Amino acid sequence: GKRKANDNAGNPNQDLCDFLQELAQYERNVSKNVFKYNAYRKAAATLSGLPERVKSGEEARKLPGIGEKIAKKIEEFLTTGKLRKLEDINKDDTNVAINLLTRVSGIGPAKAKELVDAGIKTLEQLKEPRAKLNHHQKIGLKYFDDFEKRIPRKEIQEIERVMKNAIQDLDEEYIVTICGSYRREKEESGDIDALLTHPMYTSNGSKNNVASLKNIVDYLEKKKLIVDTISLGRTKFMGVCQLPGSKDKPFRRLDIRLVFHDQYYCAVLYFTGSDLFNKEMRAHALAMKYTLNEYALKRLTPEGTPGEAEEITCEEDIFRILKLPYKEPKDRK
Ligand code: DCP
Ligand code: MG
Ligand code: MN
Repeated sequence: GKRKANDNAGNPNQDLCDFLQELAQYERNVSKNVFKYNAYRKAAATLSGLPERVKSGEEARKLPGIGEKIAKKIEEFLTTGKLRKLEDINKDDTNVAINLLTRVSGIGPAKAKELVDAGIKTLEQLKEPRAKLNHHQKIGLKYFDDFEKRIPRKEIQEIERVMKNAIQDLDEEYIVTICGSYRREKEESGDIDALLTHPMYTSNGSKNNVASLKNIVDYLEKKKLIVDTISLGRTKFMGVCQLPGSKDKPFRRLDIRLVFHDQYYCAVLYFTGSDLFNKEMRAHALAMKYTLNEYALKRLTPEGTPGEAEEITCEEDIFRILKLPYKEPKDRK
């Protein structure tokens, strides 16, 4: 898995966000405490949205998602310029190694721990056969440096144009949306998350062969956009791309998901994120007696079982049914 960078230019609390993200990585990769992982990320998200610098732990304590313990850490960082907890974490070379290895795409906390326990602590040692990497992890290692580089918005716009032109060569009716941080209008992204559908490709349709992800991936390879495959299933491609004709540009992680047309806007909402925003949206849905996921929005019966899927033809439908004011992607933090 990759690291999340807080790329909010001119953020007056950048250093605080950075140490909170580092604590979050530690909780995810080493402690495996998802609760703390999310708590640190929520606090960092709050701080990264502030227009001014936080002056004290006490002031931070009043902000959403910042409780007593995180406020104390902010206070310590503001007064001493560092954090004892992080210094101690980084004194332990097992922690440092686990954190490094989880930066390889395809290596999660469990595999990283297994590797470090076997004495494999460097990228050089990962190349040894005894590391027993799977195909995804080998690709992650091969492109380690490139996959760590953030992707400028401009470059994704060009990749989007190449991808849409090529896919619509095959059938003009295909609909392609690049979601993720790009759709939230971030200046840089960690990867490219593309969704694909076709009006004839529906969950109750008989003509579901109108769309084949394999055909599309083959054609994007022919067009020199896709350069490597991590995995290719009926509905999900994970792989590597490079802007055609730009050999100097880094290789980029690209995911393409083929989604039923009637489930497309639930998928667009989900894959636009952010993941913290999705969590809040799902919690709100539950409070409204609905269940929301990447496929559908369903009313819950009094017994608490999901009913029929609501008809959703745009993202606005989802907000409207849940009685929420519409939020533009850029505001979904
Ligand atoms: N997503 C989610 N929960 C997860 C993982 C993903 O809700 N555990 C959704 C929200 C994300 C989207 O999928 O925005 C894409 O996932 P990414 O990991 O690619 O995240 P982003 O595109 O938001 O950020 P980055 O720029 O790092 O790729
Ligand atoms: Mg992404
Ligand atoms: Mn992604």
